[in-house]
Amino acid sequence: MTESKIPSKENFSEWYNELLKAAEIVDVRYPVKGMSVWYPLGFALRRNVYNLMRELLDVDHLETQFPLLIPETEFMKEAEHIKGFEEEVYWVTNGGTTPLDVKLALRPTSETAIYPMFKLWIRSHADLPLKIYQIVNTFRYETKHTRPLIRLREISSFKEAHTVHSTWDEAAEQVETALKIYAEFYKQLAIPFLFIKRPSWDKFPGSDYSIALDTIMPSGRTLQIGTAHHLGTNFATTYDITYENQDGEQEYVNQTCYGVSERCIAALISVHGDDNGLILPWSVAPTQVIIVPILFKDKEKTLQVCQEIQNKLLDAGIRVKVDDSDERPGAKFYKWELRGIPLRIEIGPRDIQNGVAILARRDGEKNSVPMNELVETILKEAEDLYQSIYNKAQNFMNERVKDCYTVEEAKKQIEMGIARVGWCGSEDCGYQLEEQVDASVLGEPWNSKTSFHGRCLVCGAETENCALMSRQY
Ligand code: 5CA
Ligand code: ZN
Repeated sequence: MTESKIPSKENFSEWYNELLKAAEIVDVRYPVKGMSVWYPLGFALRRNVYNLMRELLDVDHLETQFPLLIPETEFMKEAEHIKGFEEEVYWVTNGGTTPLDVKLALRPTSETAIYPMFKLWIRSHADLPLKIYQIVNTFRYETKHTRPLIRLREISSFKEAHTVHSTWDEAAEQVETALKIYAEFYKQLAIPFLFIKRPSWDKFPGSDYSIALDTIMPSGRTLQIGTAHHLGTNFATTYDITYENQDGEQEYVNQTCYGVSERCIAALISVHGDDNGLILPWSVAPTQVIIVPILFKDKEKTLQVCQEIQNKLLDAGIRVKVDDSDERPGAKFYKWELRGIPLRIEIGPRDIQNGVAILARRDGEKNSVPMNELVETILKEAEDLYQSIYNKAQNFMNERVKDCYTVEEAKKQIEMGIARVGWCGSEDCGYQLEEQVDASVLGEPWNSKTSFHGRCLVCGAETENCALMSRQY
């Protein structure tokens, strides 16, 4: 075997880092901390995942692109926003050896680049709603421990959408629409998550409120894999973005923004992968089917049949490759399992004689399938595989969210996942909770049907409110 085995997933951190390298997702050896290189294979996966996102957004958003650099004069306008980001901004101070008159910020996100232009673009109610998005790199000088795809200093795949509306309620509705879009996106990736309303002290700087999507990683820590923010008129007043309403009066616009980064790929890898490597959902796998010829006699004939099968699958719109390299079949199986290819076809001279192919699913099942039923069987197995990894992920998540009635219980639970505890909702009790449990208050469940009756873990007040708590990446 040419490649050594990756560590067991039980040692999640090691498993994750080794897998990113072995499966050629990203190369972290780039000599700037928090910035890594997409291998071509990783980039192919990224492209498929982001095409899914584009498909969902393109229904009623327009894709656009704004500059990377933001003049200090614009960046410094929104007080709360600056406070949130000022320790994280990289600055361009020179053009060659000449100091710049106005320093330029590398966007940590693009409100302050986009909104001065919105002021120019928006005149009347006829221009609203306005919904745009861009997929770009952003830069944040993160001081917490950086991790590939999870906490980056160059977020290379930052999808940010920005919308403008006439009323606060309409913007609130757009937040719900954004959450629906993200729910559909993560459903297609078979990744379960919870909608959680961030507490006041952890909302997006400059927003009225923030709703996050959190998933639970194999280590029991949570990962925020997307956020939608209601910006109210906060930025509109700062950047003077107004529109003329039906009665001819000028009014401030209401805005939202929502973002997803390559954390979606970190989650995809971490939630589904196993001790043998990646397990990619059919919809985004760069190669969906790998054909491995078993070559010991009749090589020509076997390869020819593999070619014919490949063509048949290509005609059916399936992304398929034949591995006709000189490696032994066992080494090929290992290699393509590591890379998470959903289905493998094995073809040898005996199978050809019998008119069958061996179909192996990435999660273990292996069957012999008549050649003339291959395409339909593949499509059915692809669907079954998707359902099976989705169920598995959902069960994992369900098992790892628990109600806790004491600080001790909560402390124990956050080693596993999310603790749901009584919280009266006051900021003071919230801070106390974080200190006593030694974990983050992610916030209150949003759009959740499960109700809560209990007492605030800190002040003992009877309450219908609860906090979800965890250790976060
Ligand atoms: N302007 C808003 C909406 S686009 C914004 O910047 N929101 S954010 O700060 O919450 O970022 C959006 C998403 O990017 C987060 O939910 C998180 O999933 C991801 N993200 C944030 N920081 C990083 C980072 N350092 N590395 C990777 N992903 C990150
Ligand atoms: Zn309380």
